[in-house]
Amino acid sequence: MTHEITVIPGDGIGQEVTPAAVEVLEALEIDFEFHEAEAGDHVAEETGEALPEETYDLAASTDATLFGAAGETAADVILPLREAVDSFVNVRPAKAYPGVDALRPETDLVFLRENTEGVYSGHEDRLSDDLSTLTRVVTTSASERLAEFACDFVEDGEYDGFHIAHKANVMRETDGRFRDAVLEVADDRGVQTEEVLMDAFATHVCLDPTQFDVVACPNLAGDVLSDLAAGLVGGLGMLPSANVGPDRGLFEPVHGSAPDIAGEGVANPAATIISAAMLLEYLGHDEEGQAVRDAVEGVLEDGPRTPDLGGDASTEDVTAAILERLN
Ligand code: GGG
Repeated sequence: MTHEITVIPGDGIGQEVTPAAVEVLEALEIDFEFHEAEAGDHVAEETGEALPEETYDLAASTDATLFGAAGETAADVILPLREAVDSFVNVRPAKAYPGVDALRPETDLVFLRENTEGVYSGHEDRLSDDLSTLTRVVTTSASERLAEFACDFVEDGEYDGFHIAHKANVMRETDGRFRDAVLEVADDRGVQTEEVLMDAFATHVCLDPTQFDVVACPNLAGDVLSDLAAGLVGGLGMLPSANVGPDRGLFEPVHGSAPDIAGEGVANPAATIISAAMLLEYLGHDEEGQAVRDAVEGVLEDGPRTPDLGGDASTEDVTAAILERLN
């Protein structure tokens, strides 16, 4: 069986780390057909449109998409792409790997970020020269969908339960709805939950990340708190993610386009290659996914490192070392 994969490098270092992950997938004995597609700032500059229809259609019809990074046009690229694969949750593991100089080496947690609504629903208005507004959308149905996924995730991974990070003491209606819906599903499913206010979570996770395993969050909170956790495990180059939908998925590093280093060939490919491992697992190739994870972990432990991890290796050096361990 051939897996059809859309590959969208996007902007900045996405152009460097995405080919690295494709090289790793190509090294496996799995039948892939890759469809390279364009999106991002550079496409908007040329055509006036950051996400061409054919790119959207490919993501919406292939088995999985590997995405690199979004820049200034993130709202026009990554949000519709997540919609194209009907992904209602963004799974963002934050794990400190042996050998990586992490602020909190004991960190090992997973964010389950609601992926369709909240303040990322796109309802922003400029009402006057002085006033702009944003409508925050929270539905019971999307919150329940996330909660069902969280319960399955906890049961499959044999976790004790999950935390719900929210700010329902202030956003009583929207985060209140999110919290109540998630609590009700977890209660019905007999899955333990613990609530934590998202601002307090930010402090607690820095002080002692071992308090947390699985954290379900509204959209913006999941985006921000997972970036914060990246700071605990060696930086944004370390966090992969899976945007999971019922029939297809979109896999991307958590980091953006990193314009400060784009074009230098020194971006850390680890997050994108681990995202490719998540893609493999999503498609049912658990063994190959684990082999890719083992190869990345081996290189992180005692192989060449990119400058973000204190080394002077290039993206290509690190990718070559990962491929060598894989073969
Ligand atoms: N590869 C992820 C990426 O491009 N991140 C940049 C960004 O702005 N992301 C917003 C989001 O993840 O919702």
